[in-house]
Amino acid sequence: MSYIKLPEDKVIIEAALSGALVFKSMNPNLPEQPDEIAQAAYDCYNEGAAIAHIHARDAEGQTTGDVEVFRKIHQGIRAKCNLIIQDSTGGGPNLTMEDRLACLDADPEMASLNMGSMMRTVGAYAGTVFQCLRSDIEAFVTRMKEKGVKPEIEIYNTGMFREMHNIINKGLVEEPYWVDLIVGMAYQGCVDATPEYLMGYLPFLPDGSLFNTLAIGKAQTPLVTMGMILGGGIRVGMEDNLYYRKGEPCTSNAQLVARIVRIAREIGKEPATPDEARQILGIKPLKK
Ligand code: KMH
Ligand code: ZN
Repeated sequence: MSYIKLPEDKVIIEAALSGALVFKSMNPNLPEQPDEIAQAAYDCYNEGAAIAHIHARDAEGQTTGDVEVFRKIHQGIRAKCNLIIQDSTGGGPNLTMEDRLACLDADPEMASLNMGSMMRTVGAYAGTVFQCLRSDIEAFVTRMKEKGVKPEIEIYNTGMFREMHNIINKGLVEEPYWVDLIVGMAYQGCVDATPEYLMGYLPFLPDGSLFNTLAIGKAQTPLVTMGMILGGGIRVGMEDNLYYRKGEPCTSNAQLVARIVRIAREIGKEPATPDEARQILGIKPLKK
């Protein structure tokens, strides 16, 4: 099996803006409310991001599946720029399966699709299950297919490629597959954030896959740099990393995007624009 490399002089950058397991109490610069998320997305766009990965929060800052909150975030981003809008169906630990699916009714261009169940190991929800049964995955991807939403396939260990083959074999997902290779997430069942684990995923990527590197915490910058050298995209942002460097909280998502763009340019790669990324990912152009 061999994956598709991004054009040598391009890299697709995704900004994961706020997540579900981090809070302003951990870093006050975390965007939580719709206007903050839209502004953070725009700031990342200005630094070179092509995709915004979105989780929604209620007025108290708790994760929500409320479609109206997702719509508000989408409208806020669209009023400012043409970023690819990707909603999370991982949602948050307080959400039901229905809550997690609800964001698809806000018509994102992409949505995350988590490829297996794991146990949470940190925070207030440690010891609870992040549920993604085969039946859930099939239900989520079927709804995405019906709505023309491109899945971002979230892989946390090589065993999850079996689930990817299942949805490919059932014709539920189309090439090119956009696969997040995740290292270091605080779930029982995810591999560690090391170069060896990242490399270890590559031989198992199904034909027709593009990949994106997602590394948690201090591994973010070195391992996404490695991923882009290997021909993959990059995910950075405060969902995965709240620090600029050891002991120094980041000031914004855009600060993390700006750093990785500097590194990309030093090795001859220009960030793909949202429209270039749509073309590479097989997402239809935005209506004018
Ligand atoms: N939290 C990340 C490791 C989702 O939102 O559905 C993966 C993620 C998945 O962002
Ligand atoms: Zn997420």
